[in-house]
Amino acid sequence: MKTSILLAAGIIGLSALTGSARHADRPGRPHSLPPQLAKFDVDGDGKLSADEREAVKKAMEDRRKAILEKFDTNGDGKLDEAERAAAREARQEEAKAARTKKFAEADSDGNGSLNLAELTAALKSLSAERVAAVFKRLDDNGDQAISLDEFLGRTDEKPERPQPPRRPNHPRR
Ligand SMILES: [Ca+2]
Ligand SMILES: [Ca+2]
Ligand SMILES: [Ca+2]
Repeated sequence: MKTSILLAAGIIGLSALTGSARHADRPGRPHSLPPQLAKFDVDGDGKLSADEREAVKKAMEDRRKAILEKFDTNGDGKLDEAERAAAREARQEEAKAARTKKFAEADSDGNGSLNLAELTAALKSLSAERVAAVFKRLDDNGDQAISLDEFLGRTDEKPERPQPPRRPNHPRR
């Protein structure tokens, strides 16, 4: 009872109290903010106050500036097509590196491919059916193992280099 009154008072007085209004330490209501925004919800009320929104704006601005600083190679203060392409490529490389790391973490027996058990362990939050569906989607060649290429989605995206058909020609026990 007390908490809800406090909470209401907190919300009403939020604009005045922002920063000091750390009353609701208990997760009182489900947070509806996406994770990348939730970290800006300093007082934890599940939404963004004007101050918090300001912080989001500033973070985005900083990020934009950082990207500009890094990729504006001719220093004209904006990104032309080539610079944008370089930025995009760097982003893709980053994503690929992160995914490759994930793959290595998931590959617990270290044989360079993921079997269903490894994928299941890596996707703990998903139901068995969902994992099976993901597995099937990733396993392009249907050999019941997910290679790094399959994991990175290289096999169906740009087949610039025709892959030799890899047939598992050793008999399965
Ligand atoms: Ca530029
Ligand atoms: Ca494995
Ligand atoms: Ca496969």
